[in-house]
Amino acid sequence: MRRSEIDRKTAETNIQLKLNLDGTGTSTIDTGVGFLDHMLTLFAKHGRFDLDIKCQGDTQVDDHHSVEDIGIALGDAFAQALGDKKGINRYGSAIIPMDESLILTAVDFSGRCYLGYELDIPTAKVGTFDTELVEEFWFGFARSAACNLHIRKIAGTNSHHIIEGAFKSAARSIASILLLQMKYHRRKESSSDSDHRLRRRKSLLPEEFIQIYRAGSRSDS
Ligand SMILES: [Mn+2]
Repeated sequence: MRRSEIDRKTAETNIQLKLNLDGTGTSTIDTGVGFLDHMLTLFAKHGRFDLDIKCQGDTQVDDHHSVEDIGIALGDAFAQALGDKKGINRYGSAIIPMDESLILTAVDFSGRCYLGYELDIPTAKVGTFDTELVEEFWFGFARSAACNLHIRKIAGTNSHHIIEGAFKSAARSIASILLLQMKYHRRKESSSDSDHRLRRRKSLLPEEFIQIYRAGSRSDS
């Protein structure tokens, strides 16, 4: 099953996280950092991942440890849920507009870590949130997920929009790996394969992708 559970405890944070890659986008996020709750709720929704996160962190210091450690835990969760990564497309990308902002994310689940981060957020704060922590979050994620992750601002002047565009485009780029994976399997499967065979062989595929497969098979024939 493409699910994982992370229980991560350090001197600074105590995190419980559940991830289902083949979810519907529902989430329960309680990180102790309001702006991060907002971002991760959108991340789950736009990636159609089911995601539950509970974090008790030392936010009396600042949000740094909580944000960084949740990034690490989320990356761990993706690495575990993807398992041996057999059949995945590896590459995904998405360019997401949000009003004046336009954000590009490209990802390669390569087994190596790299973060190319060029967001250029104009303000140091969004509400009480330190915007420099966005980089910490994604660096923690890239390191523990063992992926190459590039996040770039193409346009944007509003810090909230820029960061939100980054989380949405990261979600969509990761989710697009799953969609491309479906096309990969379509090429490998003959059109005479029954849904049953497809479901049995690729039992981890969500129902909606099987629907896409069915629709694609009909139009191809
Ligand atoms: Mn918002």
